[in-house]
Amino acid sequence: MTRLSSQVAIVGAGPAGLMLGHALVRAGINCIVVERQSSAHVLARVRAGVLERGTIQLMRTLGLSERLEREGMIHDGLTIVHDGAVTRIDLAARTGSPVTVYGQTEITRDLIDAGPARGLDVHWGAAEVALHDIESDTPFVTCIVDGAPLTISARFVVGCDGFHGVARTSIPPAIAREYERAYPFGWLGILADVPPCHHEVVYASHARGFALSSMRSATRSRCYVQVPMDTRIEDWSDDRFWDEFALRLGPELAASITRGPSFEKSIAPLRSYVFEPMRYGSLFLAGDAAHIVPPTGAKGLNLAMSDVTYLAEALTAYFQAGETTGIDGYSARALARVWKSERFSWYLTKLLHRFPDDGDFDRRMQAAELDYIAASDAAQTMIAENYIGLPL
Ligand code: FAS
Ligand code: PHB
Repeated sequence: MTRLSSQVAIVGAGPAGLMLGHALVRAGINCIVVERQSSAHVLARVRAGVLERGTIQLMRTLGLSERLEREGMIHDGLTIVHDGAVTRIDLAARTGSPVTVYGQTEITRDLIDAGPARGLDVHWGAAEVALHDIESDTPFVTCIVDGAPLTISARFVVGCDGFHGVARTSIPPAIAREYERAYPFGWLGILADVPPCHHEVVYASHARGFALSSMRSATRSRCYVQVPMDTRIEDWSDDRFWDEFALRLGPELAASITRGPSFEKSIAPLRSYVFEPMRYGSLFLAGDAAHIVPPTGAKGLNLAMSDVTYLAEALTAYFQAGETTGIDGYSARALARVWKSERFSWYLTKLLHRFPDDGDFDRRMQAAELDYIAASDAAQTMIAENYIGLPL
């Protein structure tokens, strides 16, 4: 049995766990991260791609933004297509701020690569992770690494272990409050080394369902179509995907689609989920461990980063000045922003997707809302200020 001790033990080395680790190490707080998978497995995940200004600022503050600043794509706007009608929302003109397109995979790579030189201690391939005594001031984490038992004692434990992790389930049900909305469809997404059909992100609402045109670079496209939950990947050839994508984007944008073979194809379910509280005794939750948003608002990764910003600030004040206001207020502060992002993500999902149980009246409501947005400064500004990221 190896016994280690640190001020903070972090479960999960996804973007939330790694970013929190970097923020704490930077503040002189020692922490140990345990991750169930290998770094190669974590890096192979294809997830988010749009970064809010707050996420960019966090990377800059931690001195981790060099490649992001060099390779990230600045988007001053986004486009909504509704049955062929095209509306561009000028984010920069309406808020003074763009968003940045830079893949979650690249963020995770930058965080992993910078770890060793900065003394961020990550234990990959940690099996049977379990949390103990989280009600006490002396919690500890146990796991098996390379076949050997490991115990990490710490003052605090942070669950950054995603939706399917162990941290959230360690909080007694009597304490927990859960809020959930599961959507009756998913997103079939592909990655293909072809130039995107448009230089900015395009959200399409069509009678056949939603579609999204995004990218990872000027030569790599990330595209999605809404599909029923019982969809089988093998039923979707690349040709079928591009045909459907072109139909939903409408003739104007379809004319500039470059088709090509996909090298990644996956289906992601859509869910809105919030777990309260985000602190229980000496355990904190951050990121997908506490909340899930449908990706329509591009908020998932960015919400994890705002949790990390709040928690790093609170833990630094605690360890450097014995200040408890931050850690005591963390759950309420993080949840206040979480619920606003949940609302925006739910709002865009309701607006842009085809709901199987929707009748003609519901469809007309969507169409009227989209027509209103196309003509309303106020509506476009509301979308813009939420999309770039609400103030922290
Ligand atoms: P993660 O899930 O990223 O990381 C949690 C880590 O904990 C993982 O590495 C996991 O292996 C580890 N872990 C789990 N259980 C453990 C245990 N018991 N012990 C140790 N480690 C454990 N957001 C967007 O904005 N746009 C998108 O297009 C988009 N697409 C998505 C597609 C999918 C399939 C998913 C699941 C999410 C998507 N998201 C998207 C949201 C995504 O970006 C998340 O918000 C983001 O990954 C959250 O980061 P973390 O909280 O670090 O959780
Ligand atoms: C992506 O680039 O993967 C992406 C962009 C915008 C979204 C969701 C995903 O809303």
